[in-house]
Amino acid sequence: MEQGRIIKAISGFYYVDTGADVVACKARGVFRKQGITPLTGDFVTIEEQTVTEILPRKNEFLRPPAANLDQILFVISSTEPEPNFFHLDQLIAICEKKEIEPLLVITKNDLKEGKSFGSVYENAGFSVFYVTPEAERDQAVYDCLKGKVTLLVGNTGVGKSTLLNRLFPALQLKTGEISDKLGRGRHTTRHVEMFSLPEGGYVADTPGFGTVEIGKYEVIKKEELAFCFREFAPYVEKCLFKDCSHRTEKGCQVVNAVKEGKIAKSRHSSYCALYEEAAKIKDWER
Ligand SMILES: Nc1nc2c(ncn2[C@@H]2O[C@H](COP(=O)(O)OP(=O)(O)O)[C@@H](O)[C@H]2O)c(=O)[nH]1
Ligand SMILES: [Mg+2]
Ligand SMILES: [Zn+2]
Repeated sequence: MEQGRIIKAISGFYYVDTGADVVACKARGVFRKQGITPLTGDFVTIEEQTVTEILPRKNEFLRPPAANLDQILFVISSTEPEPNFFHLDQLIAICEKKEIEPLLVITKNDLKEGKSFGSVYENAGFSVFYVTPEAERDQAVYDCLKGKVTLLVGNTGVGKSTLLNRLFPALQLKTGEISDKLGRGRHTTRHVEMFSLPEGGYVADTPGFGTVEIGKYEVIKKEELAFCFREFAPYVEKCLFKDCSHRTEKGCQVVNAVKEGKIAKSRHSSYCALYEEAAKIKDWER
């Protein structure tokens, strides 16, 4: 009997890093009957090349399938493709709910400066890194990955693999893959693989998992939502209205903070849109 961590799951095989070795395992038959799927990132017990036990998870994602994350590095290109702030804010909120630290890397600053929207996130209290094809700005990103388990999330073409290759040249990931529509299945393997880092920790790429798809599988209740926007916290606390939705109520402290420019309009719009979506789901369930 040994313990280890699943670093790759593909075609019914789980690759378990035991520290000494990486062992290809099957899962116990009973997991399937119980509806349990081992995930990349899981701490497991293995016996004779079989995963026999999954240790409790601190958090999990079913799409992309990954568990026990410390942080998600959102990779956003300043252009080509254009950023979508609604989807980004939705995924950041999901991270906050799961207690996973969101970090932002903005790529393609050589084509278009990403500082104007990056500063919205800096002001909200997130770490934001700005990179170009030259490696000179990469050290700060490298440092924040050390010793942590980090999942990279971002749409096809934003530069996830390019960034990982610059940081860890040994990986030699393929870049410039054809977009989903043309290439899915044939050119893109949709799986999550964790790479162990030279100074401890793991980093995982998520090829083929777009931000829209990830958002679809996670629901935040409307009552929880304001707590998933970290820069709202001081104003939510001060808001005196019971059951305030913090959207348009006159005298709401959050609404006032938006008016005074202390909370970015774009962040608040994302909040309102998510709130309305969440409210709909509840009606439908009733
Ligand atoms: N100009 C510029 N191009 C970049 C940058 N980062 C990535 N690219 C290009 O964008 C394309 C997609 O990159 P890739 O790493 O495959 O994106 P992924 O789908 O997120 O893994 C490739 O042609 C890269 O060379 C950047 O910072 N600046
Ligand atoms: Mg890639
Ligand atoms: Zn309010």
